[in-house]
Order: sequence, then C-alpha cells, then structure tokens
Amino acid sequence: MFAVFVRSALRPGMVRPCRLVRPATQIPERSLVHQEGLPKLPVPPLKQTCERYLAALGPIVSEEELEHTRQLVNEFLKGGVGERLQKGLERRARKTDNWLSEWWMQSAYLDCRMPVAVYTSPGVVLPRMHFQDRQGQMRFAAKLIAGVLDFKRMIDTETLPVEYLSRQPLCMDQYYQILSSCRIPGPKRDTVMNHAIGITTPTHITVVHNFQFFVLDVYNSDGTPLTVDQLYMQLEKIWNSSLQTNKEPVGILTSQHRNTWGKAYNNLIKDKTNKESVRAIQKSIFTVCLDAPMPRVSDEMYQSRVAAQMLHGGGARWNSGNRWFDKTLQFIVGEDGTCGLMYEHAPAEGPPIVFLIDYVVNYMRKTEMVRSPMVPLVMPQKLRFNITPEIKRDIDRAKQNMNIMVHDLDVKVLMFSHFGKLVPKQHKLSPDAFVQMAFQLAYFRMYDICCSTYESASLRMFKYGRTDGIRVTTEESSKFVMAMQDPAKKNTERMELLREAVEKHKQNTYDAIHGQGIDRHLLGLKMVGIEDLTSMPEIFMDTSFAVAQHFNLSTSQVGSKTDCVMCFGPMVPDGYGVCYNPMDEHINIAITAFNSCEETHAAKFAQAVEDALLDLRALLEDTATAKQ
Ligand code: COA
Ligand code: HC5
Repeated sequence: MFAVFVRSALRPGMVRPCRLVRPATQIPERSLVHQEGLPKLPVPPLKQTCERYLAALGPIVSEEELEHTRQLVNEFLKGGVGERLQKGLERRARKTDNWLSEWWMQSAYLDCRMPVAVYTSPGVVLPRMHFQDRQGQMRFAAKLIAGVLDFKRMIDTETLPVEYLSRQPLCMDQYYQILSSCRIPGPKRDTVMNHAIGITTPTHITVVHNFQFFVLDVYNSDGTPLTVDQLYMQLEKIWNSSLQTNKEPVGILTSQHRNTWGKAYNNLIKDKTNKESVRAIQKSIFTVCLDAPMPRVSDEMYQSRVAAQMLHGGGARWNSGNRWFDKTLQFIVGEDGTCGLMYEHAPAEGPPIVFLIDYVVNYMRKTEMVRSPMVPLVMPQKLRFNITPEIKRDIDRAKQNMNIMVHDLDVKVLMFSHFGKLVPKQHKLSPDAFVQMAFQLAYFRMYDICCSTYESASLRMFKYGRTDGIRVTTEESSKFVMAMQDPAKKNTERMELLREAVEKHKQNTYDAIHGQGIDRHLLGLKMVGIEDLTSMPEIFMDTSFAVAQHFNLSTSQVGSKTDCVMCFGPMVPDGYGVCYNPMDEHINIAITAFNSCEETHAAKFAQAVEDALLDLRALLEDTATAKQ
C-alpha cells in the first residue's frame, strides 16, 4: 500500500510562506483514503486517567503526599471542575482534527525558551566511515545529498510507503514537515516555517564549511537532480571558496536561549543582505555541515565524542559555529570520517528521520559515482553577512554560552554487545519492557529510590498524532527492583516479579499508543483550565504533580535498520537522557547527563545499565534451567 498526504495541510504552529496551497481537487484519491481514514485521537475517560495517575504516583511520592493527592483528585472528580474541563476538551476534540497536536507543539517546543541545541534537538551518529580526508568527506557528502534527494522524490511523487505499528497504519504527515522547513525564533513563542507547501518549492540546499554558508542548487533546469559526480564538483568549489578559518560563526547565534536569539535575530535581519542570507538558509531543503576534524580520541571514547558532536558541535573552537540549529534537518559530515545528523524536534519525531536515514544509507551502498558529461554548473552562491559591532557582540556571547553548554553535557554511549532483543524474545518477554526494567534496576541500584520515568510512545495511529508518555515506574517495576536487591529473595520470585513488571509495561504501552495514556490527557485538561481563565485546579499545583513531571529518566526507543546511535539531552537538570536502539544481537544506548549536577554521571549510569542487562539475562537463564 502506498501512502500519502495532503500537502496543503498547515500544521499547528506553522506559518504558510506562500499564499497558494495545492487545490483539494489535485490530491490523489489514495492519499485521502489513507490520511482521511485515520482515526481521531480520543479523549480518555476522566475517571480512568485520575485512577491511573494515582497508581503512577505510588512508587515515586511519599505516602503522605499520595494521600493528599488522593483528596485533591477526589475533589477534582466530584466537585465538577474535572467534569467541566473534560467537557471543554471533548468539545475541542469534536472541532479539531487533533485536540492535542497544536497544544503539544507549542508547549513542548515552540514555547520552550531553552536553547534547541542539547535541550531539545536530538542527534544521530551513523556508523564510522573510513575516509580521513576532504576527498572522502566530499564523496560521502555528495552521495548522501543524492540519497536524500531520492527520498524527497518519494515524498514529491507521493510514493512513500505507509508505515505500520502493531498492524495499524500510521499518520504520514511528519514526512511532509521535515524538508524545506525551519524554526524561527520569536520573542515569546517560536514558529516553524514550511516552504514545501507553496507552488514554488525550494530547489537548493545549504552547505556550511568553516562557518561559511553556501546555496547549492541541487536540480538541473529540467528538474532532474544533480548526479553524485556533479554534486561532488559543486562541493569541491564550496570547499575551495571557504578555506579561511577566521570567519565569524554567525550560525552559533541559533544555539542561544530562545529569547536571546529572538532579539539577536531581529537585529541580524535589519540588514537586507543578512535577511536574504537567513531566508536562503531557512528555505533550503536541508543543510549539510562539512565539519572540521575533531581532536582524536581512543576507540572506546569515539562514539561518545561523536554523539556530543552531533548534539552541539564540540564548542565554539570546533564545529558549533558550523550549524544553523533552527534548521529542521542538518546532515553532518566530518573530514575525519564522522557522520550523522541533528534535527530540530518541533516538526517531527525520531522515527520518520530514522526511516529517511535507513533509506539514504541503503541508497549510498548501491550508488557509485559515475562520470557525468561536463556540463558547466554555476558556482554555488556564498551567503554574505554584514557583521555590525552589535552582531559581533551577540556572536561572542553565543560562543561563551555554547562553551558552557558543551562543558556541561556529559555523554556516554554504551554499545552493549553481549546480546540484543532476541534474548528477551526467546524468553517470551517484550524486548522494550525488558530493557526498560534494566534501566529501572540500574537507577534503583545507584540511588536506592525509584524516579519518575518517561518513555516516548507514538500516537501516529491517529491523525496528526505525535507522542504520549509511558510511565515506566510502576508498582510492579518497583517490587521487581527491590526484590533484585533483596538477598533473601529467590530467583524464581524475582523472575515472577519481572514477568509482572514487563506485562504491566506492555499494557501501559498498549494504552499509550491507543490514545489512553495519562500525561497528554492531563496536559489537555490543564490547557482547557488555562484557556478558561479560571483558577488553576489544585491537582496541577500539587507537589505530587511536580514530582510526576520531573522525569529523572527520560527515555526513548528508536529502532533503525542502520547500526546507528541516537541521542538527546536530559529533560531535567538532575536527570538522564537515555535513547536506545535495540538490534537483534546488540543494543546501542546513548546516555546523557549534566556535569553541573553532582549526583548524575553518564558513564556510571551506563555501567549500571550494562550490569543490570547482564543480571537480567542471568536471571532468565537461571530460572529457565531451574524449570527443566
Ligand atoms: N515474546 C516474544 N516477542 C515479543 C514479545 C513476547 N512476549 N513481546 C513483544 N515481542 C516482539 C514484538 O512482536 C516485536 O517483534 P518485531 O521485532 O518482529 O516487530 C518486538 O518484540 C518488539 O516489541 P516490543 O519490544 O514489545 O516493543 P515495540 O517494538 O512494540 O516498541 C514502543 C514499543 C513504545 C517503543 C513503540 O510502541 C513506539 O511507540 N515507538 C515509537 C517511539 C517513538 O516515537 N520514539 C521517538 C520519539 S521522538
Ligand atoms: C533520533 C531519535 C530522537 C528521539 C527523540 C525523542 O525521543 O524525543 C522525545 C519526543 C517525545 O515527545 O516523547 C522527547 N524526549 C527526548 C524527551 C524523550
């Protein structure tokens, strides 16, 4: 089955750059059948969410706090406030395609004032390449660009295969948001501009080398994409026209706190040339960052070093100025063979990006450089910036802040090679739940308590669906981790508790992906409360609510065919970001934390995760042999 989508749809928070959208009559019928046939995100029953919320608090708050919250929830349910908010939410659900997506995009991303680098933009590390020089770098980049353009062809011709989760077709909208789009800073709230929607869609990408940006037209006048050979020649021209290494890294401005960047942005684009240059970057299909080599590290440290490079570029001295952090998609190719990407999270989730990567990697494997006829191509246009003293001051501040962020981010990639998802499968356990229980055990062993834990769950079964959270810490998971630490417990008992915890996690996952999660419903009720302009219901002002929202473990499973490492920063100052990619025989796990927090330590947590995974396997094997 082939999918596709209504490209005229403007998603929440997005600004339409061109007046004209595609007339409805031109939308192929099959695309409408797929997209329009998707169910609407339901509003879960109020009582169900309240009960599940209280159950989720059990293992993470004290008995007194829980008792207090029980009373607040009771009042919320019985006193009419909950009912009123629920009705408001149901009304919104009837009137909109998706009651959540706009609020989510705003509250999770566009209203968020923290820098996008480190705090929200994820990174992907591709397997290490064996080139060590500029020829290798450019050959790789040329093939990669050709691969992405081939993927774009599927989007343009509407031949992208529909994805499925648990045999249900998924919303494909996010694929139409990742190319030719860019985040724009605003004084209080950002926007995302999508240039793929208009009649004249962009035909160029931007390439950045030594902090200098270039417009590279990637289509011939007949609409065919440049060949790998042609792209290589164009990249070579760019390389040769950007040899100076003393240029002002204008791009680093985009790494700032959003209010700071918002102000600097207005100042930057006062100048006409600067404004045109910024527009060219924003409109481009995507950006390719040709990075300078980074300091060499041991093989053991390599993956962690590159993961950090994907998240922030390594600092002002290295490649942090070789980015436009607002750009939705930036592919990063280093002269030293490092490659990967970073993406701005507001328009899309990880899985569509990873699907694109898998496609491009496969394309690159098949494609060889063929000599193209020597048609002279125009020189890629260098983007000029006039740097006033004020802009220079903003850049210097951004450099300082970036260096602070770089020093603060602690990254450890664990390439867990002892086994992969086949082991839990052989023991009839959900691999995702199994890995999550290892995280729970690792955390409990390090801190002697359970913490609020978030796992991303896809809501793409619903039209314009994004994510809900799975609350991983449950009564069952806490009993299991305590039993693992209790010498008096037998392995058979521990195994029984592990099965119960895994089953509970599977049930919570099922509920979340079917629109019956807790967190987004509570967010929706809170947003209705805010829009009502009445006083905020007490359940949202309660300590338990704050504890529940304070995700010390922020986790996400993103599976890929390519053996890549995916990473993102922690959600809270004293927490961990944990992104994992379970393959059949091994698991890639990237752990981040902040150095400014005394209590967290990415490498120690990685070691605890490794030990926990090995102990879980030992438990499975021990109890399996005991049964025989
Ligand atoms: N016995 C044997 N096999 C089992 C099993 C069991 N008891 N339970 C599950 N499995 C199998 C599944 O059938 C599946 O098989 P497959 O590899 O052939 O597909 C595999 O194990 C994996 O299943 P599981 O580990 O249970 O989880 P999942 O793949 O369904 O993933 C989520 C769970 C939450 C990650 C997924 O639902 C999801 O939402 N993914 C998107 C997350 C996301 O968007 N992240 C990024 C946000 S930006
Ligand atoms: C390339 C993989 C990126 C994964 C990013 C991710 O999981 O983002 C989460 C999105 C969501 O809505 O759950 C947020 N999180 C990073 C805080 C887990």
